[in-house]
Amino acid sequence: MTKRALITGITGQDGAYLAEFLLKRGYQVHGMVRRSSSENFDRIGHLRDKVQLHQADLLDQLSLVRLVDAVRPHHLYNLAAQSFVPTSFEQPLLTGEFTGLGVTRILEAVRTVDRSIRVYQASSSEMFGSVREEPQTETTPFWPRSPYGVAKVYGHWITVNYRESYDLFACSGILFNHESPLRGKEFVTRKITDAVARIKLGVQKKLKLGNLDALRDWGFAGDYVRAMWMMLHHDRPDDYVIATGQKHSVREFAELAFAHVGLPWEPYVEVDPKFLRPAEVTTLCGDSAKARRVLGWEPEVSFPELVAMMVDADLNRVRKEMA
Ligand code: NAP
Ligand code: G4F
Repeated sequence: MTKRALITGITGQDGAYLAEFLLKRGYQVHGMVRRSSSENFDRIGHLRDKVQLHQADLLDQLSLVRLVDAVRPHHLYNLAAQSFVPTSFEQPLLTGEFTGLGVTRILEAVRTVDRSIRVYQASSSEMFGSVREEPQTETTPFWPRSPYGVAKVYGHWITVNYRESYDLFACSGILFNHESPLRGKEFVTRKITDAVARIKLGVQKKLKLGNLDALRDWGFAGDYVRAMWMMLHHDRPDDYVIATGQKHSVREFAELAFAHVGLPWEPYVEVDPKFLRPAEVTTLCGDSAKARRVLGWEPEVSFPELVAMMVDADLNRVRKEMA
């Protein structure tokens, strides 16, 4: 029997990688997209004839119930969210609606339509915020430092609560930062690799950044969507930290990205206070021992390989744009 998967947030970075991953394994892939006056399918353009797209919105409960009822997925991956931390300080209520309450709406749709649907919730290392211990594990207390982080803590606990209250097969993946050539250009890694490509090719002069000392545990998105799938294939629903266990600073990322095209970083990078946050998460580093032991998950792409992959992809894209 062909397995059906439903992905909310299929137009995002992870949605695109996950759709491709599931198609390769023979799944019938359905994606939820929200209505927009102009289509925003750049990341899944190459998959358009292979995935079935449906309109619904995290803010509209009935649209979610109808969608789940129409698709009747075996697996539902809830990736949709307002995912950019600075925007959550500007739009805290909308972030709470999408990123927090949206999770309850998804779980309610599943509870209403068919409790046997397995659910993956995209939780985040941003929940650890002002970290209580290092490295962070599934039992590290949360101390979120942004409205986004607060909303994700709500999404995490409501997922756990529906698992415990209604016996849903609901997993919360606590994923640390994961990047790729499909990462949005507002996130720091892609902002750097896009600028490096443009500076190398002579169409940009400077790169303005915020906190260069921030430390993150950066992995490759392709490795992380595999972990999502593994969680839903285990015989028991549970929560897992997914991380590489290595942290690097924004400065190191920039240094490596510029070095990849043979340039020094210092002459090109300027600090602009505009990119500092009201409250910062200064360091994150995850311990994914549980996922490695129970699921057999391992990251395959190293930090230098990730930086090189992203710079090369941006060089190719900018070259094409220039031509
Ligand atoms: P992303 O690129 O920002 O994609 C977010 C997706 O959510 C987009 O498809 C977006 O649709 C959709 N969306 C937003 N609001 C919606 C609404 N009201 N109704 C329907 N769809 C809506 O994010 P990502 O990097 O792929 O991350 C996927 C998930 O993992 C997110 O929940 C994120 O918070 C979480 N996460 C990400 C990371 C990471 O490092 N990437 C780490 C931990 C957790 P549009 O295209 O229409 O905007
Ligand atoms: O790339 P970022 O914007 O990612 P952030 O805030 O860590 O959030 C990402 O990872 C979370 C997982 O922990 C996800 F849940 C979330 O959805 C998102 O995908 O910023 C990373 C660090 C921050 O400390 C930030 O202050 O880089 C620092 N930074 C320094 N200069 C900058 C900049 N961030 C951005 N976006 N832009 C800058 O110019």
